[in-house]
Amino acid sequence: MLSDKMQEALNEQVRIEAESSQVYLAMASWAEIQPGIDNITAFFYRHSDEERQHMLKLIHFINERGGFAIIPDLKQPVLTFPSIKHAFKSLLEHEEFVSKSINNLVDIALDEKDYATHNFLQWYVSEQIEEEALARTLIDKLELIGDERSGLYLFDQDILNVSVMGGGE
Ligand code: OFO
Repeated sequence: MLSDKMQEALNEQVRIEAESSQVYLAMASWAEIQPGIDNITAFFYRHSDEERQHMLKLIHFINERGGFAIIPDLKQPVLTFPSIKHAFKSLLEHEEFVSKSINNLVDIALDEKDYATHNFLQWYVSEQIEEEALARTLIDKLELIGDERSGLYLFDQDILNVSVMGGGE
């Protein structure tokens, strides 16, 4: 059984994962109307889908442990970006924010000696390490090849080679 505090904190994470999905969905929609970056666009759409899976995993966990997962109201994300590089930088910043939030959940679980939740959260801890690392790699590549037209063409090809962020479920 989850404590009220743990349940509330997990529900806040449901909101954060749902907002993450919206943030990347907005990036995908913006990328889709830029010329010639179909693979980058697909990457953002996929990433948005994965965030929804992260949210669902939390919802099931809360409900299975005797709590009630609350489906949250969501704020509108940033809709446009000055460049692809800016979009990836804000993706990294967002993931860093999510990592802090997951770490905070781990702290609460340990504090309450809630080892089942602690164990459940380890999947998210690993996921955040992977997502941050991948975002940094992509930004490094963009810094190297530039985000002018020819650089973007190469980056759009290259992003096909990176594993889908986090690998989902
Ligand atoms: Fe849910 O992993 Fe990114 O935010």
